[in-house]
Amino acid sequence: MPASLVVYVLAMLACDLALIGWELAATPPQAADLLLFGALLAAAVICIEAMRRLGQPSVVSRDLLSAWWLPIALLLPPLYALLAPFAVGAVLAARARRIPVYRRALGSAALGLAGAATSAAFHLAIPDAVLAGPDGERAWLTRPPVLLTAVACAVVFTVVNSFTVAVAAHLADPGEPVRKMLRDRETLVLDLTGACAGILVAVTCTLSYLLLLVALPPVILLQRSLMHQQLAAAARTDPKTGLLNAAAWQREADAEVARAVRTDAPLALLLVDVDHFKRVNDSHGHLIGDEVLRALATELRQQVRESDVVGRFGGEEFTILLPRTDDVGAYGIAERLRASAANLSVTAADGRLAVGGRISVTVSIGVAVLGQHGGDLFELLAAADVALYRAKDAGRDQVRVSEATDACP
Ligand code: GH3
Ligand code: MG
Ligand code: MG
Repeated sequence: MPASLVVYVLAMLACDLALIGWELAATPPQAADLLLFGALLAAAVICIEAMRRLGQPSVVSRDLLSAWWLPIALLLPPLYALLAPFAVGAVLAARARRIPVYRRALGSAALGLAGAATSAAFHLAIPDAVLAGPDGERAWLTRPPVLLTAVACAVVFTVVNSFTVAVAAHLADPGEPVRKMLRDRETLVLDLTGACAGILVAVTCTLSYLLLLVALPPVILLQRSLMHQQLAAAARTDPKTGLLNAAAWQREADAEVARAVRTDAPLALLLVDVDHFKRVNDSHGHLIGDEVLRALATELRQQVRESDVVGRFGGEEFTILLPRTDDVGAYGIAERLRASAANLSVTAADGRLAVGGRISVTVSIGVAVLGQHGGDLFELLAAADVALYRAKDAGRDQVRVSEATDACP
């Protein structure tokens, strides 16, 4: 773990603890607040238990617990928003999937700070006298100005939480820009869903705590559908590199080839194989070998267009389908990929065995073009494979375009 990440996690925790101490001194706990806090925490724990019964696989990393954080932040003083993630985090650590302690602590601290900021902003904008309503009006949160402020505070919650977590992810992997992580569409949709659920639960709570029982089933159902969505995404992805796995790549590539044949558009296929990869494993171990594969996969994905279909074919081989690309274009792209792979380097755990403590690899690439070297995906793969072996025979670290004789009969 990078030292900057350790400092960041410790700073967040220290900030959280200092705020908890300060809030405890400023707002001693009230019985009514403790009751609502307990009810919302109990609902969060029931949600966790419901997911646990389904057997939470490791690919399911996102949850909808914000449906409970937000009411805690809006309806209670900031102290409770600071405490809640640690209480629920302890339940998660004991009952749900095990994740490294530092990640759990970071997640709780980030949620705590986001909740406290949200709570402070909401109570500043809507003073307590207004909250209670003129004669103890129960539906005070449904008054338009209050509701709009709650929505704005939900945005504050999402932004602060996403930003603190994105900074941590950036420190863990400096290759990932913070801006890109914040703009991930799936994450935004999920944050929005969590915020909407949180506001609905908050409004429900102001009417009657008993209505929490009515809110629980839909929130659990939402959480289940989120789990299915993550499972579906994981089923398409190669866990080591994050690229499409072989089956998903073939499905998407088949559809692209069929479209290119139908519209008479050019299309090319690249087969990329790491040179002498066995030596990397033999010299540095398979874990470092995996790091190299991951770095290479990220580089390949970043070097091509969003619409290009990049997959892990197996082992140290990658396939890249380039729609709307002819032979000249494909050769240019393959050369660019070859050069950028050669420039890539990964830190070696054992500096003695690598030049400057860094490991570099080269790749060989076979290129096949639709119409010239094959009429379907199978023929293109076969032609690119033969071209790849020509590149290996020619000394590796080379690009070879298939020759007409390479194509399947
Ligand atoms: P060439 O230049 O001829 O391609 O040589 P090579 O060593 O890359 O090819 P070879 O097929 O002999 O060896 C491939 C190696 O890739 C052997 C295998 O252990 C390694 N490998 C395959 N999948 C993985 C993986 O997921 N992680 C790691 N670390 N190594 C892998
Ligand atoms: Mg190979
Ligand atoms: Mg190889």
